[in-house]
Amino acid sequence: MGFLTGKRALITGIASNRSIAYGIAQAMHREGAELALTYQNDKLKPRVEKFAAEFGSSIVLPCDVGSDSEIEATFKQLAEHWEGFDILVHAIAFAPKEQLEGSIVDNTTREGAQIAHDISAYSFLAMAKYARPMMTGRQSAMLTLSYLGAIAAIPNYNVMGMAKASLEAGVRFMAADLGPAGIRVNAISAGPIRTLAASGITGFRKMLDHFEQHAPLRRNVTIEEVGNAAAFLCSDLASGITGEITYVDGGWNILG
Ligand code: 0WD
Repeated sequence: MGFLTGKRALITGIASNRSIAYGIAQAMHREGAELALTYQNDKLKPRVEKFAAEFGSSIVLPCDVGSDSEIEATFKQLAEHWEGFDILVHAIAFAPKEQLEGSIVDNTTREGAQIAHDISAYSFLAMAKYARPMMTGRQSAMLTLSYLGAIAAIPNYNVMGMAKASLEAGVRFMAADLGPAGIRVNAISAGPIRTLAASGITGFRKMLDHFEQHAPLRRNVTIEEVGNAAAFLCSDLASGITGEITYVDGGWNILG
């Protein structure tokens, strides 16, 4: 019996089978959780439906987190399938590509910064607002994905680093707010992984090579490794952990 048996998890952010959210869905399914998946737009719908079938799930719902009414509609539809659920996974980030290169001072625009913060940070809180009334079991968990750029000036990550810093602060405030209701809120700060979102970051390939040469484990991490950590953090095995940023990065962040 898996350690997530009896849990219901809503997972966002699957865009391909390389997505971190795909690794998380795989691990949670393996550990016995029942899954519901969301997709951003109609183009992604058939792909996400196929992934859902792989995980024995028929709950596939649209959710563009840039719109409150769409988020509200997603949870309304979810309530038709599930009276309540236990796990929310937020694996979503976006900034216009031209914001993710060169000089942060020269290249960042007000609009670019607003989009990055809205989609990559605020949307976790926006989803939590609608998820909370459905997370009434005493042991629920929310999880988001961050990156080291939240606390260090990584080349080209620029305004996305600011958005991740906001996201990580949100994790702490949300954990303090929702803890009394039995809802834990955590983040995983993952090492670089080649996904669709990552390919938008200038110099990403070079970064992967650099990690492989210097990270304590001398390799890059996989979506399976992030998935396993996510499954643990959202399970009752992690019942004492909330408000934390857990690094799954082969130890890179400890280097001076
Ligand atoms: O190296 C990496 N890949 C790392 C990623 C290292 C550390 C953290 N992360 C984070 C990302 O910042 C993100 O928060 O992990 C999360 C998942 O990212 P991913 O798995 O790397 O990327 P991807 O497979 O592209 O999935 C992210 C998806 C989008 O994919 P595309 O490529 O189409 O932008 O987020 C979704 C979308 O499906 N997304 C949205 N979903 C709903 N509403 C929206 C939106 N407005 N915008 C993007």
